[in-house]
Amino acid sequence: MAKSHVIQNNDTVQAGPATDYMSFHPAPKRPEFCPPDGAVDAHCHVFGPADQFSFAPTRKYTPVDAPAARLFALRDHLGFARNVIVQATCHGTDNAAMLDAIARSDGRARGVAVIEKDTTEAELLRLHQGGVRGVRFNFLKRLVGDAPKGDYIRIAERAAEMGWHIVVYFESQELPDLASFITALPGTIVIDHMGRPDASGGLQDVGFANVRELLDKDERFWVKVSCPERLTQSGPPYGDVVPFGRYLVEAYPDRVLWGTDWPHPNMRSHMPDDGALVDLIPQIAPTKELQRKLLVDNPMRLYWPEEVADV
Ligand code: 0GY
Repeated sequence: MAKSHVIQNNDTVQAGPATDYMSFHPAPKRPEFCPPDGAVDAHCHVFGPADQFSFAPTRKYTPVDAPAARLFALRDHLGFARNVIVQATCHGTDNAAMLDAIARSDGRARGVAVIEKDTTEAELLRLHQGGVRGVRFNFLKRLVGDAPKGDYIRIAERAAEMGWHIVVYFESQELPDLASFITALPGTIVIDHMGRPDASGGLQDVGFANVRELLDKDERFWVKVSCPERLTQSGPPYGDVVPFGRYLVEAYPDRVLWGTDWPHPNMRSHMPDDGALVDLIPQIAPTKELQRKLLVDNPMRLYWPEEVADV
């Protein structure tokens, strides 16, 4: 087994990326699929640059720099118009790199922050003015250790006061233990990366059934049909994961989002070609209408509601 570059709890975090840390694809293909006008990459990150935006002392990994300029160049190359930048654990609760990227985006980026339970009112307002529209709760032990659930309840109340939604990242096998906690959270709740089902089980996977049950029972739940590269057992071109995305897009067309997950932190098996990820979209959203909902209407409703015309 390859040596993990992810620092385990209680270990000393390394200063720079581990020698086996995989950087993003240096030259993604230009996709054959042409996204609709106004398409939004609703899950991506910026990292550093470390000499301007230091990584959190509590981080479990140290990524390669992935600055805003690279993200926006990728956006244009892939034929997208906007980004939603999600705060990743390596920057902890210091949202500065994300806010700086949004400020450089000419209004074409919004953000999902990670905050403390006692973040001040003034700071919440500053985040909102800086483009933040959601907070993220991460339940992956390899990324955060034990999730501070008591803090999350307080943070959720504060997010609700701001009119923000909550993004939750968990692995589907954890869902039975988490379901009552996350269903009690207020407002809209977006599930990252399809709730990370076990793709080897196919659509009958019990974890995927649990995710679907949440979506069926409670219309406040949305889901990102992202990260085939993390879920695949068969590798590129991710034919084993496509049916999961397609199922979700067809069953919940008004509550799905899509994102590249660039720069793909912590990938170990391989680094995806972002252009090839875009080329999967017509397989998971086979009609123009589903593509428009997935890439434009849904993310615009969540992140740029003021630009969605009343009809
Ligand atoms: C992702 C996935 C990962 C990392 C993080 O916040 C993070 O550090 O979310 C992962 O390692 O699975 O969404 O970028």
